[in-house]
Amino acid sequence: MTVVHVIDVESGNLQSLTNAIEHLGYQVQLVRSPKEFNINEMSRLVLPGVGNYGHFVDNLFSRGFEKPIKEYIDSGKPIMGICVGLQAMFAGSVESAESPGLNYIDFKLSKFDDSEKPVPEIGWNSCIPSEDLFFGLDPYKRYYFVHSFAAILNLETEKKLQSDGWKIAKAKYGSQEFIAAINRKNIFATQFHPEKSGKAGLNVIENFLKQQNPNIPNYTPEERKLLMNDYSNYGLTRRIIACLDVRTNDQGDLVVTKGDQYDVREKDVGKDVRNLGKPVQLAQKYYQQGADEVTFLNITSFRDCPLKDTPMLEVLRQAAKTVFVPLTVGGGIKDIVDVDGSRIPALEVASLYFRSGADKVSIGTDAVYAAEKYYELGNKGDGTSPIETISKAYGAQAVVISVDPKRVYVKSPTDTKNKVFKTKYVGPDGQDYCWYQCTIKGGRESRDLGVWELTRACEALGAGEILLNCIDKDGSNSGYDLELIDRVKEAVRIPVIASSGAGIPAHFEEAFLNTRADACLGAGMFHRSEYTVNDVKEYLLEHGLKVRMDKE
Ligand code: 1PR
Repeated sequence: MTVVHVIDVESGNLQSLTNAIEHLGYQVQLVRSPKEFNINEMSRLVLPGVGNYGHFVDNLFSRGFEKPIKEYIDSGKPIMGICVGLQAMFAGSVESAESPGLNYIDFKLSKFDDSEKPVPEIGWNSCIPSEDLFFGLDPYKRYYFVHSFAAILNLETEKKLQSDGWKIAKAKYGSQEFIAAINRKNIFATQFHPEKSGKAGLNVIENFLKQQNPNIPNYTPEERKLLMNDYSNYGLTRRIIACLDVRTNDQGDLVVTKGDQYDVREKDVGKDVRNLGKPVQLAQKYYQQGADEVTFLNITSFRDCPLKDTPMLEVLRQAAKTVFVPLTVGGGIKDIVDVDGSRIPALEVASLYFRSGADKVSIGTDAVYAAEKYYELGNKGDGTSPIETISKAYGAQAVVISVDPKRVYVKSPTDTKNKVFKTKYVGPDGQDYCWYQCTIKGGRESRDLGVWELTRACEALGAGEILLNCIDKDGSNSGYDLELIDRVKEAVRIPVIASSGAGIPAHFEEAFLNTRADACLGAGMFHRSEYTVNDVKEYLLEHGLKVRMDKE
């Protein structure tokens, strides 16, 4: 079995990458230090990176990897960089001006313009090779991108790179074109995450490992029209996320459950926790149905019983072996005191999940505490909140804020200190105004903090995405709370995932067309097998919205 060497500088995507390579039938050997770097024994090398540019390249240099990587490249053997692994091939990045890169590509990365689109770019974009195809990159397929900085192109830089012998595959996010993949001789690198890009991404890894350049399939004109990027949504497909609320039931089994307004118990005698299936199996099923992401929420973690919750780590490990789209895990991402009394910081809890195969962590209760503190300190953090520590180590894109709001009607905007909105849906006592109150501990406790205030504080503290639930709509099958989504989209620049209330495919279309939701999440309708994820995608496609079609 061919061995693939992977440089390990504790990057967040290491486990996912290892899983993808093993799934393709190769063996992975991690290279943790220059001492383990034996060029004669290596035939394929991968440099995966995620998160902050400076953190990554400084780590690479301080651990002494620069020289062996350069010697390896000089030897002519194939190397593949992924995400920040691609970025490290450049001269530098404005993200970390003091940190030089490996300097194979003579220009610097810059930040996406967030005045026209959400930043980071999170989602499925296309990759258009400018000349002959390399490693089977297919302009009709979609690949998963997650980044704020990029090698942003203009005519001059593009010409210069081409005259230097680089082949480029371009992507366009909003109005900005950037390098999605690049290849010259033995160097190949992708800005997207092939290990998280479903079947299309696995093909790219396999083609690199086999050093083959297959032609793209013979698509019919109709297929080309359907699959082609029309750049209507900044270039991204409409992202569909399947969500699994997981907890231990009264019999002690870890099950996927689903509530109505967060009540997960059956209404009839017995009042058992609803059992809708097994977490790993359901995640695999939704991946096969075409889910663009899978989210696991450990909904009872707040009961401060970390041992009971550790099965979630195994769920992640198992799911990540066969589910090659991004996995998010939430519930209990906070500083904890373990059963033996030892204190475990949130960063370590998150690291454990990343090492088990999670790509993002979602923070609920602690995000509310962090936002409250942010305002107490005069609109700043003190660097200690889980949002700040995890974002610093793993990048903003790895930190999702899960919000559990309830609508509160008021007669006048002065009835609360929180930002109030005029609503189309008048309250029970004729109120025209409402605000969205944050809750913690799975909706059990309400706080004097609005969603507008919460999401802005979390964005400032370093969160990369908002998972916007809605207790009033949860399990209702009546559609998303569109006003809530609009309000949060006005509050932040980071992507917002609409959640709670999806019951039919048309609800997804409604949210995408009537709000600026960046992704839509569904739970109950998938668990009850009323619709598959693919049904939703087919529906959106028929109604002119681009989706990723890459079924397993
Ligand atoms: O506070 O950081 O430990 O995180 C706890 C996490 O668990 C939070 O993300 C919180 O949203 C979640 N949670 C806690 N209790 C419940 C519950 O249901 N009793 N679930 C819960 C939240 C909401 C969505 C659901 C959508 C879509 N569930 O996950 O999937 O509402 O449902 P639908 O499509 O069927 O309407 P912490």
